[in-house]
Amino acid sequence: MRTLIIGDVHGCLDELQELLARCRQTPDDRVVLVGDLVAKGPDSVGVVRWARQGGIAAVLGNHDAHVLRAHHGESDVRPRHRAIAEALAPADLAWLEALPLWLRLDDAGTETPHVVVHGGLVAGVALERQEREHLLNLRSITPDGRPSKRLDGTPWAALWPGPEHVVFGHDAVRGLQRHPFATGLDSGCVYGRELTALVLPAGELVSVPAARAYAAISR
Ligand SMILES: [Mn+2]
Repeated sequence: MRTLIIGDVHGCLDELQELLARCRQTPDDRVVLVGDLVAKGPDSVGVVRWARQGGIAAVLGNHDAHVLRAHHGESDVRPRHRAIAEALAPADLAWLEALPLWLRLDDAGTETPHVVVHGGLVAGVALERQEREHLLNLRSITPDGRPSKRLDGTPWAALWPGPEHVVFGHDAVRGLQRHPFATGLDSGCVYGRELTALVLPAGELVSVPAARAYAAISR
């Protein structure tokens, strides 16, 4: 069995299907999404429906979490997240709501176990005790050692000591990251760059180009 871990899709359903074709997906393959299935791109609803109907595994991303907050009537939500919450079917919302913040893959055929998370992990903190804020939004460790969601310091993944190999998304500005114990898969598809899969147990990266830029990247 192969495991295909796929970077931030952001509604790019066509590119997602192209990527799976390029990976020569078979029914035996397990597909895992690193979160941010929705927002910014052309077909957020289609991606969630596809994932639910296909029995796809995924972790929650910060944009997915914003959609759920909109669904629950919270007021400080952007119109684009509210619109997605209103467009999703009840079954899709329930599926999104049930997504975990991280997934541990002990059966991917690799020597080291793999963990999938959208944002990141803080070294020295057990997986079960990581803060939701970091799991969804972490990007950096600042020079004075603070976890940060901005690009101010070292990518957290460069400092992650293992032993688990962490596969994550959420950092399209830095793009693909390959560290000894972490792989960053957000290659910026929705910004007109690429959608990328990590194929296990081989450890190979497979990418397809975006059909176009659907959103402008903000630094
Ligand atoms: Mn994100």
